[in-house]
Amino acid sequence: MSGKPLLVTCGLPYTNGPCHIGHLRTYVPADFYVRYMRRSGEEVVFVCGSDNHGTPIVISAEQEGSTPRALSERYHQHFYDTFRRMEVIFDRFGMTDDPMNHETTRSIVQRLIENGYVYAKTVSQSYCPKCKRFLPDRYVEGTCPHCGAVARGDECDQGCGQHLEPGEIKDAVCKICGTKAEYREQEHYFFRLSAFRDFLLDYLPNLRGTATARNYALGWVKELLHDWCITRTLDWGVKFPGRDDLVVYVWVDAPIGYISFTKEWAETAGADWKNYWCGDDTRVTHFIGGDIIYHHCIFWPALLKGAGYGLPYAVVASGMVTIEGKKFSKSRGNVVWANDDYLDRGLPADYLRYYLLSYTSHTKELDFSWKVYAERVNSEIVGTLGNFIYRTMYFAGKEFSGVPDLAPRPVVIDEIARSLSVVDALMQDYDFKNAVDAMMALASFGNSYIQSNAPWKLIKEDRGAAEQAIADCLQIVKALILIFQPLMPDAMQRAWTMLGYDDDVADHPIAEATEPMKAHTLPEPAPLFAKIDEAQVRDFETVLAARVERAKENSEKKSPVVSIEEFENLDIRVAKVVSAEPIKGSKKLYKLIVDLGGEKRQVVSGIAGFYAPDELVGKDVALIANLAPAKIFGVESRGMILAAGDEASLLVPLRPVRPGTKVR
Ligand code: B3M
Ligand code: ZN
Repeated sequence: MSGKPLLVTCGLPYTNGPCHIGHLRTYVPADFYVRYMRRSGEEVVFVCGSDNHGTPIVISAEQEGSTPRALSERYHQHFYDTFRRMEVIFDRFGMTDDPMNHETTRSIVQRLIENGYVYAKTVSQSYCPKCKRFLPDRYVEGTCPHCGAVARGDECDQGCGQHLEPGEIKDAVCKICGTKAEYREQEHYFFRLSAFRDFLLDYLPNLRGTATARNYALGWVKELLHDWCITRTLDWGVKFPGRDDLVVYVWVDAPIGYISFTKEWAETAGADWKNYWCGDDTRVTHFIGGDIIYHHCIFWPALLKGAGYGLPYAVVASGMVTIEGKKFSKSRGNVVWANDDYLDRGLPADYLRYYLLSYTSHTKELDFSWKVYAERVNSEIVGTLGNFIYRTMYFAGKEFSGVPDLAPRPVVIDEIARSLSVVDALMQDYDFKNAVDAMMALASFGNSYIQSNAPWKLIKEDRGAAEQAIADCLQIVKALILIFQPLMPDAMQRAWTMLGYDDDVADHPIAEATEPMKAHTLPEPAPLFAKIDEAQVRDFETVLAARVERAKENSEKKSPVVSIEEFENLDIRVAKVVSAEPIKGSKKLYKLIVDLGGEKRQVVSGIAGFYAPDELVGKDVALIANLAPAKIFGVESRGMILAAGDEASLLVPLRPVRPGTKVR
């Protein structure tokens, strides 16, 4: 433990979409870490906020006919509420568009200018002649100059993942109107990132946090660092000092938000923000998603260094999330929304916190599966942890009316102390998964202990020995509550109350786990956790699968709008099937003769896989009668039978109508 207090931050969510499990994979471990460190005696400040600037938010606001500020305020509140429901509690959750951040950003940029790290340069920029505006970042789409994939203006998001500088993208098209972009000269400002190469080569090897962050960043720095254009032609954002027509790039004012939010917190807490951000021994720890390592380990330290601030102490980068084994995708519907899919179903935040932290190591890919979720909740949280706590308390209350006046055996105290130190070493190392496993191992130890001592049997022969065994188990219960509290704050507070205490468990250091309890009575225990049943799992899986299916259908046909006149061009009529026979060489096709009321027609229809011929004969179906004739498998077809869905459900009239009746 060093002198300066810890400042922990989380990557800032953009205010143009709701909270999902991908966000939570970063925020929940950060909250767990903060709570754990506090309960181990560290002074910690935990800040975050919403990221309000950048083109995606401007575009979203335009699309919904609102303003970027109004949109941001709405999603800001949404994130604030959702984090609280997930028991992720920040000391300050600010907004990058608030005055404090405008002020701090401008002063830092001013400092960079004074220190010679910013220069002006004329560059050619994509410009839409129709919208009459420059097209920064996501206003433009085109081809990645490095790998040829479809890319957006500032990032090759579907291909090589590289950051793109303004003007670099090829075949640029305006995202708003689809017009081919032109290139126009414009003066912009650049941050001299290349000047920080030696500094970064020296700084990065000692950066704490996950090895992934450190190693990726070092790899990039060893290759090539190019200067970053830090201005954009946009109204929305922080004005570049001295230029009313330019704002700073969102990746400048977003991380500076970390400083602004610390200032906002310090103002109300009566603390000095400089303690956290200035000097050589600051302890700023950033929790981020693995996709923004470049920004936090290269750009950001260089910016801080250039402006004379302290440097990040640790960067903890989380791995990606997949859903049911498939790529996480909001547009494809393969997503778990924090509210709609989880909290609003009444599922406990504690369970998801446990899943996110125990599924795999922090830097690896985490798959979320409802089946696995239920299995882990049922066997580990309910079966191991909950079961041990409940049976111990139940037996203690029933036979000894509470905590006995007996010191726990040294073997038990030793085992608790050993667990505590294992967990602590892992937590100091940002190895959350193994820390949680070690916590759960103490619960398993408790279960084996109570099982092998079998106090319910022992009590018949030796009441004193049974009482000792229960005193030992109660000590393990106390230790479990204290050590699991940072992970499952809600359940552990309830358990603490059941252990006969009326105060806040969060006010007790974890180290108290080895302190014996004074004798006291216990209230009636209640189970802490409930199982997730199979029917629930099936429901959740069905909702997810249906959403993915719907998204697929929507993306397959982006239907153009048609006018009434265009619709009336279609001659749809009710037709009675007269005969149906297979077509040689095809499993799918039937040759049908249909009656259109006075006219017989031959049509070929791909419904052979779904109906036998005699199921069709006599049925009234809908037919597009004026479709251009075609030859299918050598058979003439004059019209098309209408059917819905993958099983080719035929459209039949609800009430009898004459063959040939027009469908309108
Ligand atoms: N708003 C979100 C992201 O790229 C972005 C983070 C900013 S952190 C300073 O994950
Ligand atoms: Zn345009």
